[in-house]
Amino acid sequence: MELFASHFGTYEIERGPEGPGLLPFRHDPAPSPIGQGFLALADHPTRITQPHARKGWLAGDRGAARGADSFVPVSLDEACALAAGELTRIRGSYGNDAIFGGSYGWGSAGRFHHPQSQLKRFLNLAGGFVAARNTYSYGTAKVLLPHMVGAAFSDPGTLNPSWDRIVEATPLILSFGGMRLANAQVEAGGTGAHMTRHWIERFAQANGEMVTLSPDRRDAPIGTHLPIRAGTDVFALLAMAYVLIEENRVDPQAIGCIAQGYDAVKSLILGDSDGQPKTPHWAAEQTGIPAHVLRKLAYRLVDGPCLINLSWSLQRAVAGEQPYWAALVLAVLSGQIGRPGCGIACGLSSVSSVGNPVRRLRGVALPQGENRVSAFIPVARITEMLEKPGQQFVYDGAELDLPDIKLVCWAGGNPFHHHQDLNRLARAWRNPHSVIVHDSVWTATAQHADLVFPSALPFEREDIAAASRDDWIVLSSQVTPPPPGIETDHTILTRIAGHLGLADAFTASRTQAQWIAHLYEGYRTAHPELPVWEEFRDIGYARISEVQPCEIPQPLEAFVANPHECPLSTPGGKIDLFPPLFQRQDQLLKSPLCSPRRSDAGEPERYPLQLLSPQPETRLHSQLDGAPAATRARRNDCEEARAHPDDISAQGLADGDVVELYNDRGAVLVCLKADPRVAIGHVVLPTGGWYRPQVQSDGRILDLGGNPNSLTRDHSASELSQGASAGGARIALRTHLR
Ligand SMILES: Nc1nc2c(c(=O)[nH]1)N[C@H]1C(S)=C(S)[C@@H](COP(=O)(O)OP(=O)(O)OC[C@H]3O[C@@H](n4cnc5c(=O)[nH]c(N)nc54)[C@H](O)[C@@H]3O)O[C@H]1N2
Ligand SMILES: Nc1nc2c(c(=O)[nH]1)N[C@H]1C(S)=C(S)[C@@H](COP(=O)(O)OP(=O)(O)OC[C@H]3O[C@@H](n4cnc5c(=O)[nH]c(N)nc54)[C@H](O)[C@@H]3O)O[C@H]1N2
Ligand SMILES: [Mo]
Repeated sequence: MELFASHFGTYEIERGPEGPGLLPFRHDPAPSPIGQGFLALADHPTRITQPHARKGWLAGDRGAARGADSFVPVSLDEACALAAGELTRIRGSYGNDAIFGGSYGWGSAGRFHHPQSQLKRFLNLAGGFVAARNTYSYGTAKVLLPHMVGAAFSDPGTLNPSWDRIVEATPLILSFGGMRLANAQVEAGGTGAHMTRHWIERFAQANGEMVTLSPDRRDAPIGTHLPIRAGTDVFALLAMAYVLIEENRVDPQAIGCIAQGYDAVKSLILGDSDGQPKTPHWAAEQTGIPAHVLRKLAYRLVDGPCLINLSWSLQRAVAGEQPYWAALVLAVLSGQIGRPGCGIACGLSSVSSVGNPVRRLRGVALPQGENRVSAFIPVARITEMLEKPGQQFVYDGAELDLPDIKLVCWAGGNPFHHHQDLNRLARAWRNPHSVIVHDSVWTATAQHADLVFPSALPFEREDIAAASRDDWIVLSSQVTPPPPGIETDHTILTRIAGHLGLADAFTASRTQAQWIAHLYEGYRTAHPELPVWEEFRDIGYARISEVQPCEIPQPLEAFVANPHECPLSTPGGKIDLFPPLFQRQDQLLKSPLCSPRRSDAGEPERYPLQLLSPQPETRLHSQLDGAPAATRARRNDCEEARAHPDDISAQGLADGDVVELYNDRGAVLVCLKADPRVAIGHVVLPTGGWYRPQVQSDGRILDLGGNPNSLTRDHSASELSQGASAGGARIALRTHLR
């Protein structure tokens, strides 16, 4: 079978007289419509059709006009020579720690053509680069959790029970941020079968009850929805813990045997140091959830088997550690940790694989070699890095310096989509001498580059796709060849490597087809039950769980059953409810109630609404913006922003109006959609709109592309994680005067 693998799942290639098309994969019970439109990008007007160089840069401008200049087409030979020359100049004059190769973001689903892996392999051969650590997805939780449960649980999903256990043993899920099924369309590396909907249905059929606390009713696929104010989950969670402490219902076994730090947490919750007991009444005022409801939820939690789910969005905020910390504390105090199917889960439905009871596929990635540069930044500190070279910053208990970057290389990922406060990024982005970007389409990042390489689209090359959290491996066939003159990232980097005498080292003397077969052999070594390469090529896919079913180990069960024999890797061997590092972090937990809602620069009086910027239902971030699903979703040629009808009419506005959302950082043009499912006081503008800044006659910048990151604040979650903090931006609405 001929298949195409994408982050939206697998599609069957149909070759008809009208040209090729994509059909849903026959084994996928819930195929995503997004990826089915992928082929529309082949000749889309946004396509980059040949290499380009910025005019001013060719004439010696080192960044002043970057983003506001025109481009001239250059040949691939010329572009590769320019890239190699600039890399050599920067290495010679400033060293490799002046090169930023962090290149964060989503690239191809294929393992070989994964652009960041290609770029990092190339840069490592050329002497190394400044890297970026962690993710925008769950970088805050990833730094927090090891302090509480040990290094084995640094990826938040590793704490989760699997869906089969949840269905079997858990009558209640308390879900903060909910489970947006639209998000489960996506998995990094793709999937053969989207199973989230199936598992939620099985949970409901087994009489499971789901209570969702979130500011958007669309986050609740089943069950009850409680409209909580964004950024206030920590108040609700601590109030529930308060009820358990006040009524002496804290699980003694839990605090005695599996956890330490209870006394400090208890004192904080009772308000010993700040005089404020964290009661349900106190939390009701902040969250908008009535005190008696919070109290009842606390009883439900301690009475029955229960799972607390947290969407990843909760920790993408200033002090985003807090809800994750408080949820784990509550799960321990209520005795839910280590019970089958219970305890805490992170991100059920945030992407497709989470909680899926399958064996993980293990294999070899494209080897990236060794990076001789040790300097790095936490990924979301990119603007500071470009603004303040040499400045010290604190990260996870260490003091580090921001590197002085002269050259930025990016292949895969779109910082002018994903980073916060884009107008500030655009200013800082002028500081390096040169920016080299590879992409297939003229994204805002490509438009803010000096040298642009057009890369072949994922369906224009063969690859194997396999998600690290999934059990399917798919041969992704070439649907159509790339247009003349357009090459893969691998070919482009091989040609640049040629100028540096590194081509053979870069390719390891393998052709692209040989590399793909070689990577497949890596999967076969880990899973000998997989078919031989020739057979795999014929069938087009394989699934390891089909070949050998297995028991999926459940996290923390062994530890809770026997904490002495199976200790955690924390210093005390137990769950640390209040690690010493937190107590030093003023911003973080000493005053755990610095609410993201209140800590935004804009005062509530001027900016009364809170912006939510969830993932887009019809795109993968900024990708496939030109495909039918995203095009259809636009209204009046604008991105659509949803708000409660009362908030819209209070401004004298109406559904369908084209308006500006604005604050001190910027303004974006959107079309309003009145939607009673959005909690009062919030506006929902999904990510992914293409940042299109336009200077208005009064000097302010209006983003015509509707990217919420024109408005979000670029502030670290805390000094602990330095995580991204898209959540909690305050905004106002106004009529757009054309
Ligand atoms: N306000 C706000 N901002 C957010 C978030 C939020 O919730 N709110 N979420 C954050 C999160 S979790 C994430 S993960 C980021 C996502 O941010 P990104 O991952 O940066 O977003 P994408 O639009 O997926 O960017 C991928 C880019 O890579 C290109 N690309 C794809 N395949 C290839 C390839 O093979 N080769 C090359 N050269 N290019 C390729 C695509 O064309 C696209 O331009 O956004 C973050 N930003
Ligand atoms: N279709 C599609 N799916 C995707 C992606 C995509 O681009 N497109 N991106 C993928 C990626 S990279 C990631 S990391 C995941 C992200 O997965 P998540 O982070 O789980 O998803 P989000 O859509 O950012 O947010 C989910 C919901 O959280 C709610 N929420 C926001 N802030 C708060 C809060 O403070 N408290 C509470 N209680 N609720 C809040 C919002 O109402 C929102 O609808 O999604 C993945 N799935
Ligand atoms: Mo993400």
